[in-house]
Amino acid sequence: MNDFYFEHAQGVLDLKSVERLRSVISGDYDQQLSDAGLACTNDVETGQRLVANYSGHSTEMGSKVHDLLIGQAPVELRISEVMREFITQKNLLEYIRNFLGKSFFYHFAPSTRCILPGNEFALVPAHCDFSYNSHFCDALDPTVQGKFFVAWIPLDVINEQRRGLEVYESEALTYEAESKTEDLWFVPIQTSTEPTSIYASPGDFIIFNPAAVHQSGGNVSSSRRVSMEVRFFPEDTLTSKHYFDPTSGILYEPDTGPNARNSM
Ligand SMILES: O=C(O)CCC(=O)C(=O)O
Repeated sequence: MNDFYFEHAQGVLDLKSVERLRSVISGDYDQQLSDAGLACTNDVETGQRLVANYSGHSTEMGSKVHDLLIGQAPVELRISEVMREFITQKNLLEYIRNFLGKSFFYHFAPSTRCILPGNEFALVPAHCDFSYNSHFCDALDPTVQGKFFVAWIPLDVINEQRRGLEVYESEALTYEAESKTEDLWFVPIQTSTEPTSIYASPGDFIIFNPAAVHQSGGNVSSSRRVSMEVRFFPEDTLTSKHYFDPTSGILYEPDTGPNARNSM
């Protein structure tokens, strides 16, 4: 689990579902911008664009503005029926079950990113997902970090201009080393190699493990970049946070249900 693992599957997701989720995320983002009194245009050449070099250190702005600047949709959208339908599509469930060889749950809520055109600063620095997921543990031994995977899903074409996920293929961190890192979203992990940019298309499904060092790139294209990320874990991992059973459609509150950490 501490070795780098990465898989890029093409054409797994239904394109109509991708389009629908993208349109809901992007439409909601327009609403959030408008509610905040901000406007943006998709025309990079006019220079009328919202560009934020946001370091995340201001606590005065409040979480709504923080989410707006990192392009994260409100939680209501991220747990909505549209999202649940998207992550329970038949092909995807089959794909993940085959990949794990067993039943699984999603950690909730998924994250979304709606990055405005020309926003070259819209990047998350190098990190690995161990850092903020110590709530998982092994079902047989609570002292062992529970197995889980990260899925990064492009809802737009990802290319040189509209950058998305970038991975450090030969760099992996151990849970013990990385879970001690603080300020992980804004201070990059020290890396010694160059990252590989993952070019991808709507319909693709990208999986990596929490030891994989990764980051995201800015968007210098003239249109938005919409993507999402969700973590999933096999039935023999427990969590103390919210999780969703894609088979029954039940969203479990922390410390409830069959895979609650306190059930041990
Ligand atoms: O989509 C992105 O910008 C990167 C998100 C990411 O790496 C994370 O949430 O762990």
